[in-house]
Amino acid sequence: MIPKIIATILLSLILIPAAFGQIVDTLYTNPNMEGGLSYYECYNSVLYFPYGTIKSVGDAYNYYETGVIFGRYYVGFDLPLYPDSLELIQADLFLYQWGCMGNGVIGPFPIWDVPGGDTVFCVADHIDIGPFLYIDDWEAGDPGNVGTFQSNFGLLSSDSILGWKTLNVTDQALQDYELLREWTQFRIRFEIDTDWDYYQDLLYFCSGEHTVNPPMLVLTLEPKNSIADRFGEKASMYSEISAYPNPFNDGVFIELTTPLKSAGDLTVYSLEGKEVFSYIINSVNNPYYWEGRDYNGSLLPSGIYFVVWRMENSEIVEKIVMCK
Ligand SMILES: [Ca+2]
Ligand SMILES: [Ca+2]
Repeated sequence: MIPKIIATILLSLILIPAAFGQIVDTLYTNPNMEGGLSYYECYNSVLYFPYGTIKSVGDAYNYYETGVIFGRYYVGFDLPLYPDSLELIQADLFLYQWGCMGNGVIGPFPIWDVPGGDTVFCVADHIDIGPFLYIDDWEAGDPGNVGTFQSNFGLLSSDSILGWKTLNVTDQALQDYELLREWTQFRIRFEIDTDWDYYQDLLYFCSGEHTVNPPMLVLTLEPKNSIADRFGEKASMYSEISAYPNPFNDGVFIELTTPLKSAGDLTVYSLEGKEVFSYIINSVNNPYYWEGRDYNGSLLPSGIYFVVWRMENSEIVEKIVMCK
């Protein structure tokens, strides 16, 4: 489990934009909903490969059975429930591509010999296969299939560079939450089944049985009704707040710009929405200086604060960060 934890921390640091007030949750693939399904030309049937650390997408030539095989990869994640105070703002699917083969040669991206060109990328479908993956889920993701929410909603991989491949799946996860589904599921495949040229064209992904780079779903959540949300939409187009330095240590200069005559008031709120300090402004007299203290002069804890400038018909918000 330790490598997964390390991978999570690294991802949070490197790939997810750091933002205060956001909660990042990393989910790992559910083994019941993960696996490879492959169609065998010689048997004219689909076989199921639930286990193993290698999951391939694309086509292969089976020397023993003499015929073309083509495979798809299915992955699913249990969706956790969150308190009403949080909302999902982003979901990203992470799959680690560790191998690549084009026309039977290790290294190049799959080379599909299709009419009009061979630019065929690896795509994702949003699907519903229930709590377990079965052979008859093969067509879930095809247009018209009962298990298809959305066919080909995005590119997962279009190059031979090994490493994490990511896809924004926010709309898909939101839809699953709206439908009260307990999981979110995807099919990974090429846009054509196979080019039937008897040369192997494959992408390899780490599966959930990999200890180091298993498939992940990274959810970014934010507290609902934050100060920024409550006031942001009513912001004036003509007035603005600038704060510097930001983040600040000793104190922050707050400068107001407005063509309006009435200047309103300037209030500082904590992340939780508690008023901690304010200035009454009869006429703008820049800059205002705030040392990170409340009305009693007590130093407040480091963290995120919002400066709200409330005027006659508008409110403007500036996020400031105190690092003591
Ligand atoms: Ca080929
Ligand atoms: Ca081929």
